[in-house]
Amino acid sequence: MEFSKGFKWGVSTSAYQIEGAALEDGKGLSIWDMKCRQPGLVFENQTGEITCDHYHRYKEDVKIMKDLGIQVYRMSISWPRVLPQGVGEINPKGVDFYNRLIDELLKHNIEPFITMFHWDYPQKLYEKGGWLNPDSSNWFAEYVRVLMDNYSDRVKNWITLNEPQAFVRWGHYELNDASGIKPAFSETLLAAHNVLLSHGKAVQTVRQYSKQDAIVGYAPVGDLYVPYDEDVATDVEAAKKETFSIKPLTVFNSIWWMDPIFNGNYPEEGRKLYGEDMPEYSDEDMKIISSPIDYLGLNMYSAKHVSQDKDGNVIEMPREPGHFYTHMDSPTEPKVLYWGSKWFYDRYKKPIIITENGMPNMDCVSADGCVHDPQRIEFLRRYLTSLKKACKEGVDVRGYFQWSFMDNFEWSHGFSKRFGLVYVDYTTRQRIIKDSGYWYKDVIRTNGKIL
Ligand code: GCO
Repeated sequence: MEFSKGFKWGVSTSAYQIEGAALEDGKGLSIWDMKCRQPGLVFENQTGEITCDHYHRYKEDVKIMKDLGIQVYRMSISWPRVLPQGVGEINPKGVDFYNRLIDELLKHNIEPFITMFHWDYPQKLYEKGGWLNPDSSNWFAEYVRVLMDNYSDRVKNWITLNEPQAFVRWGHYELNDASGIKPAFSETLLAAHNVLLSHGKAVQTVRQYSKQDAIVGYAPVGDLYVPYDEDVATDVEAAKKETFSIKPLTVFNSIWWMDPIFNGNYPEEGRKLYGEDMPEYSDEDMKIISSPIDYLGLNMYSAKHVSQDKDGNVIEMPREPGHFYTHMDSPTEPKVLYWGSKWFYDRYKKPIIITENGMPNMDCVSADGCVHDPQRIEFLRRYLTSLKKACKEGVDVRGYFQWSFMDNFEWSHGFSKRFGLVYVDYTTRQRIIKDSGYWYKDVIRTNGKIL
């Protein structure tokens, strides 16, 4: 069986992780530029200052995508490259870079899917309180307007935010501050609310100012659970319940970030649990947040597998010895693409796009000059087969973006983790297509028939 006609096969990246040129052509500083300057926060004090140097090598990269048959490319725009202060004055050279990149993609018949914000928050706005500032959602909307004015004539597909759970929990606060001071949980919830409001205002800005009918979505993440034994109904029930659960003192869950968007309200269970830590908000806020979007993007990598005991308690099951783990010590769990797509589709009735999925591996160049990565091929084969099962059962999955097109700066792990289908030599910046890249090319060519 093939995937549905029109299913889109893609790859993902993000600006800070691949572009480099961190201090070039008028770009403003982002919180990640600052974070990388603080000793001890990133593996071996590495930085994204040059990384893959995609800023200068984008033509070569687009050419490689073309050679691999990539149909859609999920990239992000660096907010401070376009608006160095976050708001106000526009940087024409920054705007121009994305114009050239978009044109290059279109010239090669690759459709851009643009993430508006993938963590590289403008330092100037961070100094004003960032997402805690009551104006933060208006700042974001102003930036989105600039994107619409400059790119929406050619770009149709937008993703507002990447993994708000992660940047609210780690990126924006905890890891950025060498003092190690953690914000109060009430502040985390307030930031989360402002982030959701920013998403809503972004959607409204797209609808109002896009020069063509746009397709807009969102790419959250969250803890995921799958049944230990798929044939045992109580295991399935336990995993589903946990996937839709909210735990105390953390916003790293799915539904806190999805119910408000799709149902116009925070989940009741969470409101009760968070109690006095909840921010104040209005009905008008919830209306903005729930502005209709076109699909739900899911970043899915791993999951815990759970069962249920006789009393109905959910129990996390241990992995069998020798289980297939990734280089980031997370267990591979292909079932997650099946159950995750299915459950979120059932709950929200919106088309699903897998906005991220992929594997960190220990890749190196062999004596023959090639990069052999059978583990990644096996990882992707298992995960895509599981996704295929969901599609076969009627889950409306519209596309799949592999993370990542090429090896890149993996945030606090620096360059120590390689996720790419394309290997990058960080000394020469040479690119080498890995075996998995050629394999993925065949998957795309056959629309998944070879799986
Ligand atoms: C995330 C981000 C990506 C990561 C990828 C691998 O999920 O953390 O969206 O930027 O690089 O997920 O960890």
